Amino acid sequence: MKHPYKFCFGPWNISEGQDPYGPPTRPAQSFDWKLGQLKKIGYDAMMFHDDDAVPNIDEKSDAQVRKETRELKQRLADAGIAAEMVAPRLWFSPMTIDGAYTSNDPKCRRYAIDRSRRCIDIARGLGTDLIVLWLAREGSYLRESKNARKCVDLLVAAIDQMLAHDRKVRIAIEPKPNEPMDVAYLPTIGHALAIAQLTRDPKRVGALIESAHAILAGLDPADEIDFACAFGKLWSLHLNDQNGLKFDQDKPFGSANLRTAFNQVRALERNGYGRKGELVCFDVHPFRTTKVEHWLRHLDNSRRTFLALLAKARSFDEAKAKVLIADRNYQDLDQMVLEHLMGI
Ligand code: XUL
Ligand code: MN
Repeated sequence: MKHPYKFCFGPWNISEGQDPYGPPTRPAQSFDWKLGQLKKIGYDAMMFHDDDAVPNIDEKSDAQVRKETRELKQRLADAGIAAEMVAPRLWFSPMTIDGAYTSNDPKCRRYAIDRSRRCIDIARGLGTDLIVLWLAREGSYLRESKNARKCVDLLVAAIDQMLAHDRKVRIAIEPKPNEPMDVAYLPTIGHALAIAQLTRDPKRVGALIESAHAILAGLDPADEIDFACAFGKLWSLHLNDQNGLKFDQDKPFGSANLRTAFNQVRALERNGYGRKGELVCFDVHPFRTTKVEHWLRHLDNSRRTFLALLAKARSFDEAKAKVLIADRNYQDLDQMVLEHLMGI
């Protein structure tokens, strides 16, 4: 089947199985091994956190960061793999305990911005203009501890400094409503696109939708896709799945709700996603129970499910659906979708 889609994952998607209640269940794999697997299972690009690209980044000089970025760029070129985006990991350091761009401590806010500038330099060095901001610690555990109005200004100021640092960089905000925060400041695509308008160059601030994050916000990821695309602002995508309102599960695409996954693929198709080079990334994790020898199955399976649902989206009888819609016979439209997905 001919299609425009290119696929991507990050090194963190080959994770070791630790959770808040228990240690890893698989030994850590090297970055080179992960890179080597990528092409073998039909993927085209890798996404990075800044410290996936340059480990222990905070301990390194600018010259060392530049050197390691150049070396990584060469390894990617040798493997025929593109870097899709780089995201500053602003949730690990002691400097981001109380937030990064919205910390109450100006020294910590300065750290977050300096680190984001370095992240942009790495992205440039790896040949991508896309920075992803998952604003992990920008929100509140205790509402009275922060001034949410001031935090909007701080977020805009931080994004403005990133835009000023590199005239070509594009910033895609990845909203998530909670976890680790109780309540995040930018929980939905609407919030991401609204804050883009307050920045110095709204055209360079867009969004990344993650299926699980939209579900955690009580929204339908397909509608979030259509909304972002209506603004021409869907610049990346983290497909995965989520079984209801609980911790972020990062399940294989389609594994909790095949119909929701089908509707995401339909939304991508009708918006021509991928035709300007946007990638389909799977932000999925192996189950904790996964054995070492099955370590890549969640990535392979997510891509297989995507392609199977693409075939389903393309073979959906649109003419028949139109007749049912015109007759307001949503009852049979519902059954038609189910039977199409069941293959009967
Ligand atoms: C967190 C999440 C991150 C971002 C990248 O829920 O999805 O992995 O995608 O920082
Ligand atoms: Mn994600």
